[in-house]
Amino acid sequence: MALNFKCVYIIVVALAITSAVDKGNFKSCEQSSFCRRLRNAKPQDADFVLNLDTLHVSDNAVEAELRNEEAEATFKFVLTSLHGNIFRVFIDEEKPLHSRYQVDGALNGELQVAKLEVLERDKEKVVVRSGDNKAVITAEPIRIEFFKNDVLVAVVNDKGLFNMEHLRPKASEGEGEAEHTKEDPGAWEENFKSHHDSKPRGPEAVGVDVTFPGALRIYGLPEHADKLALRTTQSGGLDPYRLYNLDVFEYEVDSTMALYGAIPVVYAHSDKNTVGAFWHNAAETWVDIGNSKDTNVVSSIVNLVSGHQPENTVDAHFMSESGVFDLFILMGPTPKDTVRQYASLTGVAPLPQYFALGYHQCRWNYNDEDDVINVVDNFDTNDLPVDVMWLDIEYTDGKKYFTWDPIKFAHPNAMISNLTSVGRKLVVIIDPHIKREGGYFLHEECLANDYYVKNKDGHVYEGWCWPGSSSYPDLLDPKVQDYYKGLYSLDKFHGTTSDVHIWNDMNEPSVFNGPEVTMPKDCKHYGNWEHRHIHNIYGLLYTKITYDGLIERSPDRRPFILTRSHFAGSQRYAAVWTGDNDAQWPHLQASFPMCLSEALGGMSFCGADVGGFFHNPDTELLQRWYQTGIWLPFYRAHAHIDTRRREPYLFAEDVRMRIRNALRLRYALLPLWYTLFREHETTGEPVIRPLFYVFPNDPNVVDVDNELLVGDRILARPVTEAGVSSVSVYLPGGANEFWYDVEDFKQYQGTGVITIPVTLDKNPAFYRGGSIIPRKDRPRRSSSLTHHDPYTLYIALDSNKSASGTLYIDDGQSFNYRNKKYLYLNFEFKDNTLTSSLIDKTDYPTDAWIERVVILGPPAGINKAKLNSKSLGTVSLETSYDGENRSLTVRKPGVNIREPFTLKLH
Ligand code: NBV
Repeated sequence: MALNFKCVYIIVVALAITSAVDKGNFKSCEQSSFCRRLRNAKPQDADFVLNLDTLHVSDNAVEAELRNEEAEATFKFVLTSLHGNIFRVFIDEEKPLHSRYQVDGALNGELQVAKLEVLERDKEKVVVRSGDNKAVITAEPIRIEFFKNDVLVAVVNDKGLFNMEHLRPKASEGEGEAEHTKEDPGAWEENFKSHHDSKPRGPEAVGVDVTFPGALRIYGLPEHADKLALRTTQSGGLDPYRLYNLDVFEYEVDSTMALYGAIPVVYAHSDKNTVGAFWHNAAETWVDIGNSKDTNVVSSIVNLVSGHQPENTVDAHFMSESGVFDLFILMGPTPKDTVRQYASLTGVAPLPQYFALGYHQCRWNYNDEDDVINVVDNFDTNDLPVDVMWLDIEYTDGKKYFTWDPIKFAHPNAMISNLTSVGRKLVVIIDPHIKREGGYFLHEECLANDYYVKNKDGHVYEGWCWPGSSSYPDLLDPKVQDYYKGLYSLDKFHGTTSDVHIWNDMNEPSVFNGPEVTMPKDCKHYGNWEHRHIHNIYGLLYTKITYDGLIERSPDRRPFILTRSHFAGSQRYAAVWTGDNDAQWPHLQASFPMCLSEALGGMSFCGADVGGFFHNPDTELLQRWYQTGIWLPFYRAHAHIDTRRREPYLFAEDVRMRIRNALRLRYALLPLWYTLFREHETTGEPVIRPLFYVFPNDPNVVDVDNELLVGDRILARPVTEAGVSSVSVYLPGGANEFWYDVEDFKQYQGTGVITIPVTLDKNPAFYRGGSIIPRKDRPRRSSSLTHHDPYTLYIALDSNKSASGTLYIDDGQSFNYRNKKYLYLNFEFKDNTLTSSLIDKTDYPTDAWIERVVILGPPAGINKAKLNSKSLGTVSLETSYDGENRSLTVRKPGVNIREPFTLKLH
């Protein structure tokens, strides 16, 4: 057994180091029988008809019977109007052979319904209205058109691909068949493995197409290492985008293959409106994408010649292996509205602790306690800030989670105190596979209490993972959830403190010897669900338990959790990273579209391993990665166990200096990042935004994904190409939109593509004219040490010489902000006067004051400034123009940040 494991380990590591993804390990749509069936179905192969004689209308919903005569199956169809311009279409079987799984855990509590009225009804159709949204439901075949302000924006089953399979196979067929990765079981039998009850499950796939008339692009469906704008799949010769949480070694970029996370939401966008669709299903899912710009190339040319411009259209065909039909249509009409509608369903990320936005230093592995302390000492002696040290799997006693290696990590408390003495934190990894070893308390308790997932025969499932033979907690079982939460308590997880936070890895779950490196679909969970029904929420459940456990452990601290596997709703518990990327330029480039897509899927707190996980980056790539990573919400360097050490202090001074500069810019901007996270929590708006989100009416930005906006105040276009001496940047907004280089304050107009010369020192980024950016410019060793440091306000003026911006401040760690212990400030600059006021009537005592105000694109002829506040009265201040009059600095306003004031320029 030990030998077997060693072999698996060696193969895994060798694969990881020497080769790219082995596609043969993972299914294509053709090899996935339900995907093949649904993808190749002809329109209306399955005929579903609504019986509108059975229509039942209530205040918020219409219901009717849906029939598939051929399969002799009856379904219940319900269309509900939800608060905030959302429709939900829910369909389930009336008398199923087995109940279909309905996802539990993605939605954020009870949904609020909205008023709906029937405008018209007869045997063929029913028309309902809710606010300025309208739905026209046609009976035969079932089809629903959605209108926003009388404009058709989405059509469900336009192509006639709606299907809910309901066959009754003979009990012998396919029974007991093992799952295959390379071979295909052949047909629908894949759904139809062994069972311990008498009734075998038949094929139960569910699918539908949604067309978005007028849309130019469609976005979403994280997690894929692909462009932000989804590509045409079927007619483009690509496999559909696959959503099936998998541990994919050395994943490739520009790929529709599945990865660790699955968020089944899409946003169809044009310069006129945006509309979304959320497919609420936890089973393996594939999504075909069509865009008429790719499919109608010939007719486009004809139309171009004839001058006739037909409307562009995009469509998405969702195909899931099982589950109820549960589709939300997010009616928009802007990207902001649509994303907020999605957030109203699945929730938002709670405000993280301040430290979590600082820099994280990780490696597989830091070898022992001395190593950890030595690393932070080196950061200190080299003036490099760092907030968090991370421990990968080797800190444990033989990969037994919730234990410490008795030799290398014998005094965790002393090591943790060393970190926390300057406000630093520790994150340790906790994976879901549990080592099957006698004497290991966790295994013994799980075994004794029947907490493990079972195999198809009802015995405890055993798979291979890092510890060797492993079993997996059945996270669907409430008893297991309760038990597992308790493992994080300080008396169970010895050596930890409230400053230890958690990294959940391998929670797809990853099983080295399982089909497609995961758990077999016929494994059994609590409630008699097969793994196939719930696969995509295993990671979500795991992080929810961790979150609840940390809250129980340290009720006054906001938990920080990093997860690899995720689903819709995971944002309520954890940050995410893009997994095992590679130290290659295309992976650096992929980090922006991947995290932007996650942000649209609710997971704003996203980052990619800085430096690349596999292999050794050269110093140019490493520097560029540090410069790029500062623009993603989660900023962590990480590296594979077989790579060379690459902590930034190990490099020559010029490299160290560039990395230091990148880190310092990140730290200077932490007040802005923190404010944006708070605003995300209150509004659902993403922290990082693609250009189309902030400039929805500009059709030129629909494909831009090498740039992003931090909130709507900074546009970043880092250098992600090797050896270049210039980069092109698209500056949106038109001639009246001003952008200021964050380093030299040079002013640009938003009139499209510009070329910026770059050296290795240059990391192009621009403040948006019209915004006020709060910064803390004093370098420190960790973010907590900046807590009472003074602020500098950067005021980037727009074409009207005005600007505004917010700043959020609290204690950075506790939940006291939920009891009004915070400051939320608004700064307004107009008519040469800056005014600061409180947005909410709250308070938070702080020593932080304003040390400088820097005005970009300043008015001419200013000699001095006058500050007026209650405690300071009227104070006269010095001003000076800098850098060819590109900026005006007002020195030492000196007012405490919590005090309202005015500052007038003369
Ligand atoms: O725990 C080891 C690694 C970890 O460093 C990495 O970040 C995870 O994505 N883990 C995967 C397991 C195996 C990687 C080859």
